[in-house]
Amino acid sequence: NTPVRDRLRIAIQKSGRLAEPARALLASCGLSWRESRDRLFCYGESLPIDLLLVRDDDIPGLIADGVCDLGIVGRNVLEEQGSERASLDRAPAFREYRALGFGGCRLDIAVPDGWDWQGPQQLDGKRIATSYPALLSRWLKAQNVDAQVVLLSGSVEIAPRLGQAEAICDLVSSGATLSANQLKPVTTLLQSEAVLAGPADALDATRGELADLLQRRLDGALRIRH
Ligand code: PRT
Ligand code: ZN
Repeated sequence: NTPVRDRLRIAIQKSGRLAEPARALLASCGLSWRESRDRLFCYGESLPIDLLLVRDDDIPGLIADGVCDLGIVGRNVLEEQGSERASLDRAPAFREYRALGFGGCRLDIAVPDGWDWQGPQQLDGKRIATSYPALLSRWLKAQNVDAQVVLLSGSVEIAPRLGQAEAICDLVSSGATLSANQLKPVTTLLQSEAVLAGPADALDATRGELADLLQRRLDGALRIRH
């Protein structure tokens, strides 16, 4: 049961790759905020639209729980948590509203430089290190490949050198991290970028109107950029 609120609350990353571009995009939509001292909550001044500054991984759950109405998060995070929910037979609670044109990257399988890549079947019986176990498991199942998923929360790219896994499944943008670790990308599971996310179900009237207003302004702001 969500308490009734007549202000819209948007979750964005507190610090990290998407933090500044997300704020800049919202500011270009005419939003401005009075910053609180703890810098976790920013009270909207020009419109009743507040910000909550959080870890990106918390954003889908905050939307699912109705703590926030919208979020700006990588599609990779949204899809991972969405497919985790699906694998647990939980109903969809959040969805992508629109792509935002920044934070672009891919979720790739990468293997040691020396491998002569023949296709997904080559991963049969191998260990694959990742921070995206739900997306990787779903892909392996679809490919009918029997591999072991090794869950790591960070530094996935050094797992093959440490002998923890033979291959990895990780985000790639320039590819420099892979080549520095003698790895090469061989296939893409997901094309990602920052997205506006919201609840699977409609918002109530007041917040729905604010969300529509924001979306119209985003349309305008993104059209000018491209
Ligand atoms: O603290 P918090 O949990 O909020 O942040 P975080 O550390 O989990 O996330 P952060 O700030 O690193 O990334 C936020 C989002 O940015 C990700 O969820 C992606 O949607 C997006 N993004 C875009 C990326 C990259 N590009 C990217 N390159 N996220 C991570 N990387 C990593 C990549 O995994 C590799 O290890 O950056 C490294 C360098 O990449 P290369 O290919 O350029 O060398
Ligand atoms: Zn994170």
